[in-house]
Amino acid sequence: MLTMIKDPLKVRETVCSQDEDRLAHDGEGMAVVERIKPELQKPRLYKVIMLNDDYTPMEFVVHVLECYFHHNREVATRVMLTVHTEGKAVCGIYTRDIAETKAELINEYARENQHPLLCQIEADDGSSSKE
Ligand code: TYC
Repeated sequence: MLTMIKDPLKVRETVCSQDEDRLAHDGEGMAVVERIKPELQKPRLYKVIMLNDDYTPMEFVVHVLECYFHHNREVATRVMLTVHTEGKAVCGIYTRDIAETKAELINEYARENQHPLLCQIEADDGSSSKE
């Protein structure tokens, strides 16, 4: 967007305090302000998906969901039962580093406790809030 400016000196002060505006000239002696699109884009998001197995105790899964995703007991129990009946469920959606770290920590914690519980991550295309 271009805005015609009557007093370029006054505008220069204003423009300097706003990252998305830039002072320019229209070629005919008038100062103009160019509004520039921000270059930063939102990061991609990743779903942490928990997989079902036949051996991990339900209570252990609920405990993991409470500890690593901060779900309360009611939500954690619902997510655990979704995994149990549907085969998998989304536990949370995060930026890539956080999703990877959560999945790794959970898989390691389950292994340390001799349970086969597994989480994996998947890029979120934004098409569903649950899975
Ligand atoms: N299916 C397991 C059982 O019957 C419970 C379970 C739920 C395991 C969720 C893993 O991600 C899981 N004990």
